[in-house]
Amino acid sequence: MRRPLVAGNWKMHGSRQSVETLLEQLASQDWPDQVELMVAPPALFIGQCNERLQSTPIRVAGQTCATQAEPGALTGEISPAQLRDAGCEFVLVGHSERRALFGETDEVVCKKFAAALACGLRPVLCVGETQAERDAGQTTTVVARQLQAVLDTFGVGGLAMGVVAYEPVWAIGTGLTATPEQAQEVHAMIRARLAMLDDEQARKVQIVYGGSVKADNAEALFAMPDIDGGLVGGASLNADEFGAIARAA
Ligand code: G2H
Repeated sequence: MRRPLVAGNWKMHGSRQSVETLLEQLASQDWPDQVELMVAPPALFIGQCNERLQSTPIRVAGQTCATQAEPGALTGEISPAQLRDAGCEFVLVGHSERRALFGETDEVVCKKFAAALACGLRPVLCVGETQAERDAGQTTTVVARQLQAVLDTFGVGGLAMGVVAYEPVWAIGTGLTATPEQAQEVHAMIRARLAMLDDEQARKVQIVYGGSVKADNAEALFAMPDIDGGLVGGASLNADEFGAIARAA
């Protein structure tokens, strides 16, 4: 009943030329019908991506957004309304790099989620524990806390209007991937917590896995019952590999 989503997070990679080449290669891939597809380029390339990907099923996302939809004196920020106006359908919020390097708290992430929803974007709420937190047995506590602010405000129905991305920090860009069983354990825990609040809506929430997803591990991850696709970083910069990951979903 849940459609899988395979999303590419290009992070701070690319130039006009390299993005042009990647877009040409993406446009010539064979995309599966049953999978939702999205890429999140650096903001400068959103227009270029939307133009080039129009003829494909791939939608475009922002990698982050401001905490407010209204225009304002916020030098350097991009509002979710501007992302929507530029043709985006999704926006990532609370990616671990934003939390760790740019000081985004759960409260800030919740505001971004709210602003994105208000603009008609689907926010992809990223959650996940660090290695130290996992070693201390705090995975459930950390992930539950990261979800809570959004649940307090919007409930499970609001969360279901977006997407949850479970991205264990220790698996991001490290080449270390959670095993399908490790990832499924956390995805199932998330869904069980949501189900305690609203069983019907909990079944609808797309929960994707992120952290060193590649063509050779995607199929096993996506075969897990509560893993509804992936948020792919490094491997999404290669069109053939991203295509293979999408076809594994
Ligand atoms: C996690 C992921 C994409 P990577 O950050 O969001 O990146 O696949 O390179 O680990």
